[in-house]
Amino acid sequence: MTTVASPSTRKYALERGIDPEALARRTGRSFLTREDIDAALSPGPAQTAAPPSPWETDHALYGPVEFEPRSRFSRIAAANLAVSASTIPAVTHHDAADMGAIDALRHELRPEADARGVKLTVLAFHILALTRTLDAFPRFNASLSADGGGLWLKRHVAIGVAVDTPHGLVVPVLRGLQRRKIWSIATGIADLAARARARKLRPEEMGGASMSVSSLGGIGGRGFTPIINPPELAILGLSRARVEPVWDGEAFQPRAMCPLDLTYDHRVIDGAQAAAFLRHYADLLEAPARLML
Ligand code: CAO
Repeated sequence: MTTVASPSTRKYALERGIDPEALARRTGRSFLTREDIDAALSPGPAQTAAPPSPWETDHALYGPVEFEPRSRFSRIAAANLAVSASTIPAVTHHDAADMGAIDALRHELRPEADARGVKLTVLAFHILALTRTLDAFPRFNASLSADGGGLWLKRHVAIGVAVDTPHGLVVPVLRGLQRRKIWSIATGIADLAARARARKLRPEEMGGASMSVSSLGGIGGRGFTPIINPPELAILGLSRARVEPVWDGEAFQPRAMCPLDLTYDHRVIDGAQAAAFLRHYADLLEAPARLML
């Protein structure tokens, strides 16, 4: 195809880095004007228009649908999660703890638990181990200042416990943990969970935690990547312990292994610190005599 363009149009095109022959081939036009050159230079409407938001999809086009409004509470929680996921460079470290010794201890303590009227779930031991681990690794018990220029180191241990309720996820906080024994922790978890489900929590029972725990151990799963509850620096995810063959150097032994997933803020915590933190935590669960001191 011979391209026809006036000498001035050709010059106009070449000065703007456009090859008239190539443009003619691309557009299928044999006669080019200045307008064709300008059109090639200006981004077309398809390039400039913002792509349609996937949230604006007309779902009714594809089949019957029904709209369910979300509560103010779940919309606020969703916004916090989105801020956490989009602003924190988070990494999740995985480990597992052998729960055999804790299971034996729970069994041994059952008569006392019954006498006290306390349901001694495994989560109480996890909270105790996390308290001791936070004492040993104070950098995890901190929050970044608003401008990122410093760390607020917390001289107390408080742990948020994610509770699944009919009105959404709630994270009330167990406080004063350095002074609390296993019985007080167990009753504290049960009390917070019951009141969270009955919408009876007081505002001061939320916020200000050292870090949070999300336990899906009562339900199942092999692991997950929990999202940090800002301004905390880390969150521990617990999944259901299950018996697995573990090599002891001579033979495989059946061990109840609990998956541990620690998500941490990489701006403050290094991978090596996270690995050491979680191993210390698992070691405490595996040798609970030290835990109960
Ligand atoms: N491995 C094996 N069994 C476990 C376990 C684990 N890691 N964790 C709990 N269990 C057992 C408990 O011991 C209990 O068994 P028994 O009745 O035989 O003693 C049973 O599972 C039920 O546990 P539970 O979950 O009801 O109670 P809990 O104290 O462990 O946890 C609470 C309380 C409030 C954390 C929990 O009920 C809950 O709401 N979990 C959901 C948290 C959540 O949604 N996280 C996701 C956040 S991100 O969306």
